[in-house]
Amino acid sequence: MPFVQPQVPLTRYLQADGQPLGELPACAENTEQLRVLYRQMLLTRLFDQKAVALQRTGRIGTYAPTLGQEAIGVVLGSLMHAEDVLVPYYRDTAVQLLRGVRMEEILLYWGGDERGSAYADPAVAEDFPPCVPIATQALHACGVASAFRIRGQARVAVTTCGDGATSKGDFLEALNVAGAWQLPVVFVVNNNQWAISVPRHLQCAAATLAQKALGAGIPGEQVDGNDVLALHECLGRALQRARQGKGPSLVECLSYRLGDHTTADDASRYRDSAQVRQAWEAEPLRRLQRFLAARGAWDEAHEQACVADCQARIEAAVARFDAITAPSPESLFEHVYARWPAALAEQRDAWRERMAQRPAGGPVDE
Ligand SMILES: Cc1ncc(C[n+]2csc(CCOP(=O)(O)OP(=O)(O)O)c2C)c(N)n1
Ligand SMILES: [Mg+2]
Repeated sequence: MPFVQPQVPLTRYLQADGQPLGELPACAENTEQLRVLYRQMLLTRLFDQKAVALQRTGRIGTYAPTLGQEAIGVVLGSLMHAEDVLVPYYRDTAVQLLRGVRMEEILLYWGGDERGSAYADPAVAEDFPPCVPIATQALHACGVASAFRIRGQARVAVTTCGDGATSKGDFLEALNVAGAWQLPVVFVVNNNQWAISVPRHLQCAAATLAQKALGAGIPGEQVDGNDVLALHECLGRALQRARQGKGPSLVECLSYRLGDHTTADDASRYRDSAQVRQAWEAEPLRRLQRFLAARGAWDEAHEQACVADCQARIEAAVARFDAITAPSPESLFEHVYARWPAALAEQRDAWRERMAQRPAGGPVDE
């Protein structure tokens, strides 16, 4: 018998030019909410540009741009409840900003300063820092979801990852335990078509990444990740299922990584510029902007005012970031062990002695 790939649904409501494909869902009527989402997407894009510029001038270490994927994080963040827990990966500026992580905290994190993960806003105090080891966060989210279940709380653990991450054992193990234990967890796969330089079709023979959920006995679906209305429907449904104790889901959001993988990458070395130009045609901001404009709910004046407001907020955050002084070198030893192993205590004491002997104002390591 020939092998037939399993079918999963794909949701899309808007064409690339913002025109409806057919009947629209109820969320399309809420123009004010859509304007709020658009403003947040614009804020994310402008912050992203600033973060890249700060890396280029040596003020942060590296950065993974969200460019082209703003809709996924913004819609996800708008649908999550404050008490839910986000277990993100490193390309989640959009959702982090919407959850309440401060811009200066995001910059601290990417500058290698751990204080960037100690979120000041109590609403996000339990959210995890972005995970860099690929896919390991999917299992952490299952642990969080399991705690919610044991405590009898109607909270949801939401974890995000890229297309490449779905090839990892950790991801598949997480799907398995989520299904076996019917955990209140939502897996949001940000399929941006690339895992650094490896294109989607070389990563996996499955026709969709969403169908990986089926083997774990949980629902999986695809959604156009550049279509705010479709994301609102699919992610809203998955969150509600989990919150109502109906179990986990996987939503594969189809997008395109318009930028480099990180500031340490040069994507022009391995991908075709014609493909990138085509992807720009489908990008999420312009799609929603055109949809709103066709309803008389957005125009050039709105755009200009919104850009000015976002830039002012970003500049203020960068000024706060610049004003933060470097942590004491000794903080390197903090927060690692509750009870200190002797070897580490020795190293700390040796460090203190060296610091004490150093001439005032002299170099840390001469
Ligand atoms: C365990 C592990 N292996 C390898 C890497 C190196 N690495 C960093 S990003 C990346 C590609 C991930 O691609 P994808 O999951 O599609 O996410 P994207 O960056 O495209 O958003 C790899 C292999 C890593 N960070 N962790
Ligand atoms: Mg990817």
